[in-house]
Amino acid sequence: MDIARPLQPTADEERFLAKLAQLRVSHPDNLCARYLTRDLFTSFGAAERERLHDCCRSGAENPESTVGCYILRPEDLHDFDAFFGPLIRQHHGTLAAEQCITDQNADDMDLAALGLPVMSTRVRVARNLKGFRLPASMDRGERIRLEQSMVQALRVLIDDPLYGGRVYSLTPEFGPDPANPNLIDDRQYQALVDAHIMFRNMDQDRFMKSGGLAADWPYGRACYVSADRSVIVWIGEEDHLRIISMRTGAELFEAYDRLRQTLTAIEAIPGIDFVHDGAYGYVASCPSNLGTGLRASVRVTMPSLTKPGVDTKAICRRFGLSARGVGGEDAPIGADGRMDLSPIRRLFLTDRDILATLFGGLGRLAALA
Ligand code: ADP
Ligand code: DAR
Repeated sequence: MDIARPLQPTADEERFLAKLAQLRVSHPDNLCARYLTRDLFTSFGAAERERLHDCCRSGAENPESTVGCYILRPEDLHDFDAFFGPLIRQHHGTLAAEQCITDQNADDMDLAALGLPVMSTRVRVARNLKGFRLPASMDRGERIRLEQSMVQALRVLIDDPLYGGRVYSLTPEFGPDPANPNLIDDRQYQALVDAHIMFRNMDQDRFMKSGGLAADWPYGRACYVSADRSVIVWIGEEDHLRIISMRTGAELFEAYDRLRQTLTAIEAIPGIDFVHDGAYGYVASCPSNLGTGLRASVRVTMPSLTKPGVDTKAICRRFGLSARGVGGEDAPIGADGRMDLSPIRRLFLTDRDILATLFGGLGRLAALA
């Protein structure tokens, strides 16, 4: 940490600070603007300011951001604790026991008994691998090496009769290496996106583009899908890996149990070692995904909650749930009542806490339906 007297901000830093000050008034939910004050920013030396500016560029360029910042290096969490600490605790709400335990079960949470029209269940974790820089700091060559390394590692699943399946890749070519055997064309890619299997075009996501996460698109981006399409591994999206278990219907326990089996299989692969922080659990690009990195979501149809004049998101928030459309994180909630519901808080909670929040919140919503 630079102990010299605070340097006068550069012209570019002054513009950045002025933008954040304006957002604190116009967009109070933008946590990056709320917590990165001028005094805090100028308390750092030139090198730290450059790093912190890179972490917060997305929040300054996208006023409607809710988090507004990304973690570019694992050490950012503690080098900028005065910024990330309060922001993380605000986003995840009051602290429960500061534990991040993944080995829980949920066999006593029968969503079907709630009588809600649950169409599908998806549970996923975010993971980043040691030996690679975090996604927003990678270059094209590193992104390609990550994909090639994971394609090799995931042969363990492909060769396992319980999984099978294949990798679908968007990387046009691997440079001097032989052609990409998993490359798919635009039609195949769009079909996988429409099936809610593959991630959307990151270059069209303004938050990820500002934050550096979409750089080199589509190089180093791929997706493993099991033969029965119940297990999916995104490679090179917002985190190095998103390990996903998805099923039709309300089988939350089965989906979670399959995820845990898959996580255990991947963690046993030689060379796989996830970035983990003693205070914040598994390190993710976004502070919203720290901890166990588990997002458990159900897709329901509740027209009574989405009709005009009903503040769907506020009602769901009251029960600890965030509501989003069925087309992904920023998709609007349709008037047809279809939406994706998942717990807001994921940090300092066990997986079981997260699953129980989903189960309890849905029970409260069922009473309103
Ligand atoms: P993440 O959970 O990694 O943040 P998104 O929320 O962007 O990912 O969702 C990624 C894709 O998964 C989207 O196409 C979304 O519609 C789909 N999805 C999310 N939850 C469910 C669910 N419960 N059932 C089916 N598809 C889902
Ligand atoms: N849209 C960004 C990120 C919010 C959390 N979702 C993630 N990480 N996909 C925002 O700050 O609103």
